[in-house]
Parts: sequence; C-alpha cells; structure tokens
Amino acid sequence: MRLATQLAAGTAAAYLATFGVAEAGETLDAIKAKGFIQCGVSTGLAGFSNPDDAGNWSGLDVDVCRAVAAALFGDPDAVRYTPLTATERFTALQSGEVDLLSRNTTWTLTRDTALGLDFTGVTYYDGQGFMAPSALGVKSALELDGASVCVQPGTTTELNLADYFRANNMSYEPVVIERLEEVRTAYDQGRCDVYTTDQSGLYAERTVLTNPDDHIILPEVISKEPLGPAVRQGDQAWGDIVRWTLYAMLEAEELGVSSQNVDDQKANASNPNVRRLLGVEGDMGEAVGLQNEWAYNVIKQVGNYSEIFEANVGQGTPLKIERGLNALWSEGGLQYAMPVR
Ligand SMILES: N[C@@H](CCC(=O)N[C@@H](CS)C(=O)NCC(=O)O)C(=O)O
Repeated sequence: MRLATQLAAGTAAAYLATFGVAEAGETLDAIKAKGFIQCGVSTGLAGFSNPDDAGNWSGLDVDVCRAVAAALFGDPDAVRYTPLTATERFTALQSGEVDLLSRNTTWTLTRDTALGLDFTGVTYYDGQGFMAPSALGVKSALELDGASVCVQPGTTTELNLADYFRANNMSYEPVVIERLEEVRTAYDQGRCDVYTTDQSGLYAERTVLTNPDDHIILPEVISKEPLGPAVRQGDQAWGDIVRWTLYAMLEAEELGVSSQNVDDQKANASNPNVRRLLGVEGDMGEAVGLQNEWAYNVIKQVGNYSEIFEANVGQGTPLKIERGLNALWSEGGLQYAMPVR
C-alpha cells in the first residue's frame, strides 16, 4: 500500500474505532427529542458566525443553522451554538458534540471520506487570498518571497500556503496561531507581513482591524474553497434535511419568492414550482421527512439565499462582498438549486 493510502486508511480506522458510524436516523431522532439543533460555528467571524455582546449569534453560517431549525421545528431560534476553532471543529462533529457544522468549512476529499463527514452543499464559493498593509508596498502575492505569513492551523489555508510558495519557488516564514483573535492581533501589530485565509475571511477580518482602510487584499486567488455545512457520514436522513433546506433557499431566490412576498405567493401563486415549494401542492415536505410548510417556514422566518447573503455579507454590510461566484447560475454564478419535485 502506498504511504498516502496507508495514512488515509489509518485515519479512517482510527476514526471508526473512536466514534463508530452514525446509525440511520439516530441524529435526527435525537434532535427531535431534545427540540433544538446544536450547531458548530466559528469563534467569531464577522458576517459568517459572530456573537454580539449579549451572546446572540448572527451571520450567513448562523442563518443556515436557523433555516434548518425553521424547516424542522418551524422555529429558527431552536438552535444552540458551539464556537469552534479550526482544529476543534471536526472532532466536535465526529464525537456528536454538535449535530451540524456550519462554519466556513471547505469541502475536500479527505474531509468527506477519511474524516467521516458528509458535506450537504456549498453555501459560499470562496478562494484563498492574502491581505497586506498598503504600507508594505506589495501589489501581487508573487512579490512575497521571504515574507512572514500569519495563518491558522488545521485549515486548508495552511496547506495551500505551502503549495503556493513551493510551486512559485518562494520561501516564507509561517506564523501559526490557533485562535482567530490572536492571529488578527498578531497581524494588526505587524508581527507578520501578510495574513492569509479565505477571501471572505479577509474581508471579515479587515473590518475589525485598527485601521481597515490601511490594508489591501492582493489580487491572487490561490485555491478553491467551497464552503458548506457538514454532518456525520451515515446521517442521511438528517443530511437530506440540511441539503434540501439550502436548495429551498436557492429555489426561492430563483422563483422570486422572499420573506417579504411569501404569504402573498402562498395565497395567490399559480406557478406550480412556487406552489410545490410552499407546500400548497404536492407532498415535498413529507418526502424529506418534514411538514409540508417546511420551505415556507424557512423563507418566511429566515429568507431566501439572496436575502441572507445581502443581510450578512452584501453591499449594505461592512464586508461589502459582491455575489460573484455566489450569484445564481442564471446570472453568471455557480449557485443552482436541484429541482424541488
Ligand atoms: N475554509 C478553510 C479555513 C477555515 C477557517 O477556519 N478559517 C479561519 C480564518 S477566517 C476561521 O474561520 N477562524 C475562525 C475561528 O477560528 O473561530 C478551511 O475549511 O480549512
């Protein structure tokens, strides 16, 4: 057996020995019995999952947790949050400490297989970039030979960073810090030349630096980072609920159904796709193990994809992120809902 295969097999065996495989329906039954979803989020990333001073969480990843709770319980507040660093997140999901990991996590082959997880969709198509103080005078990542680079461990970021510098015959000095606040402070105080993470993370982190306007994001995007929620492998019934909740939010955007007009659409729409989505016709909810008003509740209580994108990371927020790859497929992006039928 080749070494890489042995390592992967070893990881999978260790995982199985420690945690076992989720039994069909086990997680869903447990969630229903306790009446809330335990959602794993970040320790605090603006726009994605961030607590306010009173401990109320908000963000795009938080809205995914809330939407699933709306689909399952008709109550977006039936969620409890567990803040997790990058290194803590997979064990927390594997061990059952959380039911759902909704935390800017990249869908990769090894996470989907050897780590025993299942990704349920892509809530945000991202890519890794670099932020630098304008004063450094750097215009391209290819000028970073010899730079010190702040990075968090246990991330794809750390791996892509090594690949990128090696592929371009450049050297760097990694400044590896686990806690987000500490890595931000290190960069803010000039203890590293540049900061690398997903571009969404750079936009988020820039908003909380001492002088956000003094920092630029370099043009290179060095990786693909499809971010999305994950469940334990084997939890198909639960995974289906998360997956179809995401599609329902996208389908609603595609059909022009929003939290603002959903009641009117439910009462008056003649479009069969809208009627099926909102449970006026057919039994889509039952098929996915939910009530027929599941998608109506998601849209009414949380919103369609465009609404949650704009409210958390869009032009009206400090992050000011454009839809880009996250526009609908019909508008030049990659977001596409599988048909609800
Ligand atoms: N998408 C990458 C990076 C995810 C990641 O953890 N990024 C950092 C920097 S933006 C983060 O979110 N930290 C938040 C925290 O540790 O609470 C991955 O899945 O490995």
